[in-house]
Amino acid sequence: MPDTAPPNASRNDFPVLRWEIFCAVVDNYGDIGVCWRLARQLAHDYGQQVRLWVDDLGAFSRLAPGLDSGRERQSLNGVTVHHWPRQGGPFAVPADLGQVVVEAFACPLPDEAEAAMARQSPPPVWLNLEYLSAEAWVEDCHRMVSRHPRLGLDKHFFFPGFTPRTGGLLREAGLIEARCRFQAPGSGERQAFLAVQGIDLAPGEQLVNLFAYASPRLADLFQAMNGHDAPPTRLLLLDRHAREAASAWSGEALSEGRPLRVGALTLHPLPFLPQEGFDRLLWSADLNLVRGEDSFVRAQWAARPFVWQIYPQDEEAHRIKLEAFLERYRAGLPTAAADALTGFWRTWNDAAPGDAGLAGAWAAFSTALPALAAHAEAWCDRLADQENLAAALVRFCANRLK
Ligand code: TRH
Repeated sequence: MPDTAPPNASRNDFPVLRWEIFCAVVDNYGDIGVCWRLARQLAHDYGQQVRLWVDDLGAFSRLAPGLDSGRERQSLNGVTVHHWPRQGGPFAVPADLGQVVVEAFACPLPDEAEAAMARQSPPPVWLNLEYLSAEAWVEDCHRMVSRHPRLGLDKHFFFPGFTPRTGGLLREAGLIEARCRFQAPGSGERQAFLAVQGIDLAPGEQLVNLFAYASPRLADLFQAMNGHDAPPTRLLLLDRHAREAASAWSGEALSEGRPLRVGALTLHPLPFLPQEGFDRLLWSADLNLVRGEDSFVRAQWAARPFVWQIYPQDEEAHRIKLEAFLERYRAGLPTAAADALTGFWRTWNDAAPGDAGLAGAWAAFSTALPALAAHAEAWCDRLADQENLAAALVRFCANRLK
């Protein structure tokens, strides 16, 4: 089996392997959001046997309401989910430890699991699934090996990414087709979905999702969206930071399902949806403001204009990541739209309060939206030509275990 492959390999192309995926929820939802999508896709699309070990079932159950956060072990969507109490004494290694062990985002594995891996013959394929970055060095580090100094086990670094020389992005089978059907004018799917969420748009009202970290820029955005000549806009407030900022800005205590109209802007707080519903929200909108890693990827599969609020890192490392993505993403855009995109994304990620820059950047960005909409579709189509991350992982592991 070659190590690279056509984009749409199916489950029959791969052997069935047993997987252990370890996920530590650092903060927020991105770590478990990515791991849960990966685990489900491995099981569903490629028939893999997957055990997912998660330290915080509470965070997990928000994205997957079928999960019972009080149970130590359960089966959900073809995946066996285990609670992993990281501080709870020695880790009980299963006798049938998998052929593949994934540490998601470099979460340290239990010592007992590492020792069991060293005893197993042949040893499992050990992978560190890394965070997503558009930086050029990712291509060089993808699939690099590091040998454990004491146990002699090899650990492989697997990098998601935007080019064929990386591991690609998670994209489950049928995603693009389902999204196209949903967005097709006249399909009625979008309208029906929005009705179930209690979102009744007025004719001509544009729909915008806001999923963000706390930032003074949120208030600046509400102000800009409510400015002179602003088009009618329904702003869906997802999760607590957007809602809290909108409450502070409007002076009203906003609550879920109770929209508040302020001039041209309707502030509409929504409850946390399961991941499938979250995806449909992104598909429904004219513009998505997203954050972190998983919603950033899903906004790209939504093929609509989007704005990325990057997860802030020490020593401003996130700024390099932001610029690396912008450089790739803006290629092919007309100059004015590229500048408007860059200007707004930078301003959105710059938490300098009191700076009047956002209103101007927003105005230019709004003007560029038609060009950005066409670009978002072309970008999505190009990305969908690449092999997806789950397929790339199965192929890599199957080849190592031959
Ligand atoms: O929650 P995040 O900020 O996660 C971040 C990033 O992943 C970051 O890189 C990481 O270091 C940090 O966590 C620890 O944003 P992200 O990545 O978009 O994850 C949000 C998840 O929540 C995603 O899977 C979508 C999901 N979600 C829902 O399922 N329903 C909802 O209603 C909302 C708002 C989100």
